[in-house]
Amino acid sequence: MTTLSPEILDALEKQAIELPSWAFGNSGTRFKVFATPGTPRDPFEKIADAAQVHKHTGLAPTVALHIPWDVVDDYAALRRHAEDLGVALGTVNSNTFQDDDYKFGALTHEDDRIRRKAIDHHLACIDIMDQTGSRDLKIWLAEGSNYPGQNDMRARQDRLHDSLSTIYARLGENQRLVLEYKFFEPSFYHTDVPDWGTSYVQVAALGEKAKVCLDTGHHAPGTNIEFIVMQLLRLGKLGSFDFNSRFYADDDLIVGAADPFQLFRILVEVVRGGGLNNPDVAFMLDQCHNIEKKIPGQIRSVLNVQEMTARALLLDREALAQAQTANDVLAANAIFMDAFQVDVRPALAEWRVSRGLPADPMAEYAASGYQEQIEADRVGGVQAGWGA
Ligand code: LRH
Ligand code: MN
Ligand code: MN
Repeated sequence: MTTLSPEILDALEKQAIELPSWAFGNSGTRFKVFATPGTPRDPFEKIADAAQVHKHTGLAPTVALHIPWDVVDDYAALRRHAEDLGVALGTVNSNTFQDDDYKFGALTHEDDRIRRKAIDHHLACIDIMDQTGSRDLKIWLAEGSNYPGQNDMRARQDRLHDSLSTIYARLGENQRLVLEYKFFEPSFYHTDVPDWGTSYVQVAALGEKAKVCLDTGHHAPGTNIEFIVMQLLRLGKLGSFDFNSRFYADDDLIVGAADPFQLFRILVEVVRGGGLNNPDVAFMLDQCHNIEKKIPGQIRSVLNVQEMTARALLLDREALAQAQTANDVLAANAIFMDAFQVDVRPALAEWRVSRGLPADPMAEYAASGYQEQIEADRVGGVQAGWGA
């Protein structure tokens, strides 16, 4: 069995992965949203489910909210509820994609009234962050156009800068804005924030408290995502990850499921660039569980990130640097692959037990009775928001 050094275990001990509240709601594709028994009926129940993931893995101490999907009357009560269950509220995600007013844009809209409405939504999100104790406001924009000539792309960039500046000015001293990019969908011809370069340009113009969010599912097939990770870390502008995996589009599948090797390559660059256990770089999941059970889906996800982090930490960087310097192509590649091929699961299981956690969190959750309980107790769970 591979053993993990005290340094590696120390790095793993500090790892924290934020869960998205919407992973616990029902979601689907534009063809069908399948209802899953036991689905939470309100944000309080979503937090309770997220707390189960942390309880069994020790890996997921915070939960991200999405406004308006997680609107409640009393955010202080939601915060206390989370803390009572051993977790905290994390990133607040804004939403300017489910209102008819935003058909042709929100923060980029030509009409000042609509643009102001979208800005005000973000200011309201920051008000919520003040109550929940959240640090990050995450902005993903569903804005762009479908046909060449439909819009003045440059004017939209200018309006985006103006809108983001107003939002940025409202941030508290310890709050941040992270701007997420996505190369397509729901707009298909042009997207206002399609790539890391555009996100970088926009956040760089705002200031230190604005960073880029990299969603691993938001790139064209074949994109070298680890190169982007390297570059953003080098520039000090990688604010957060939305982890998930994709085969074809924005699939939001379990991280590390579609392409474990890609996850390894990304985490190698995270470690190389000082992004691991760095408070400036938030690890989050952005996933939806359409056909599988949601809590074990999230448990599987955080374990996948942990396992791949352990493998990235096992990379013999000294030997790799020597091989690279000597231009020994095959040796360098072999050293890299050696780390990827290690099965760290038995060592992690043993280590979990030493920390009072279950050796097998998936099995322990299945045996806990929680799933049966929520399936019996909850009737009429809500959708994650997509079909709402
Ligand atoms: C849309 C999206 C995006 C956001 C999430 C809330 O693509 O998946 O990644 O982070 O919705
Ligand atoms: Mn995302
Ligand atoms: Mn997405």
